[in-house]
Amino acid sequence: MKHRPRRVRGLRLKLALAGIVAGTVLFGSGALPDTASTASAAEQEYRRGPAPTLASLQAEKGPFAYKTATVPSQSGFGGGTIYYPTDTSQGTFGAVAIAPGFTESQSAVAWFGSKLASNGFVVFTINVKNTWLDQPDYRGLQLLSALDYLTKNSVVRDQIDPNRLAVAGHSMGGGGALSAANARPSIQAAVPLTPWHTDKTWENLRVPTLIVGAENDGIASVSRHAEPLYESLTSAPERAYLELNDAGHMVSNSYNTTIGQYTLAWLKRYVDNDTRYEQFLCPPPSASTLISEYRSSCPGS
Ligand code: 9J6
Ligand code: ZN
Repeated sequence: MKHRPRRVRGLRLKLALAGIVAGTVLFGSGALPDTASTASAAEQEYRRGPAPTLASLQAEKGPFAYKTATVPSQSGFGGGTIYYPTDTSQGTFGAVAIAPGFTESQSAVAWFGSKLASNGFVVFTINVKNTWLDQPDYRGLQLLSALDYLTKNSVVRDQIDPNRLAVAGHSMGGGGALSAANARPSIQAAVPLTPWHTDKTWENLRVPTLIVGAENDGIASVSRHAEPLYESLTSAPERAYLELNDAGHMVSNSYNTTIGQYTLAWLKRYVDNDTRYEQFLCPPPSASTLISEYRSSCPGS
């Protein structure tokens, strides 16, 4: 696919700066409404839930009660399941759409629904239109369509902050998450899980991205997929590569403590801007019996 050329981003930046200057002239520097400044919006924290501990990050479920809603197949994606916190007392939640891989249904990513919704995110695990035929870029388009459905049409649309959205996916769905984040830079975080994509040129992707690789992946080998995909993310404001020791391609298809821990920390840190989670990402972990390799944009890395 064609990736966004760098000069378009330059123009966007210039327009954004012009907007901030115009806002300052119109409202005065002390009286900017917070919607007028993307800079201040980016720094606002949306803390949902108690202060995290390593144990809370690794627990299968968090403190929020949640419900599910079934969505039938739509024109833009194959339907899915929304997992949403029932607490309406804390304002809106961030949301994440998650796509499965080749031949898979949403069941391949179902555990993220309970893990993340119980920690204060609206989660949409989706089916794709055709589990066999849909290539990664089309899975990415379907993730974007699912996010639009969530914020505009879903039963929980009023409980979601449309400015705090994320994408994830397994394998070809992980390639789709890269494609979606590349096409829509307003997305706040991406988490491709043992991603598979033929395109290894994501130099213009501007979304904080955590790539999960599996050391012994025989379907999307880390040397041909996860690692070059990670290395191409040279414009991502933050990035990390978590490689699971001795793991295979399907490692993310059922509950995995390490994947759950880092995915939750990444979404909390970049979708909610919740700096309480920074300590679980930086400094980066050392190699261990669980983690064969970790690369990141952490300071000093
Ligand atoms: O190597 C291929 O052409 C198929 C790669 C499939 C990657 C994927 O999505 O696997 C999910 C089980
Ligand atoms: Zn490696």
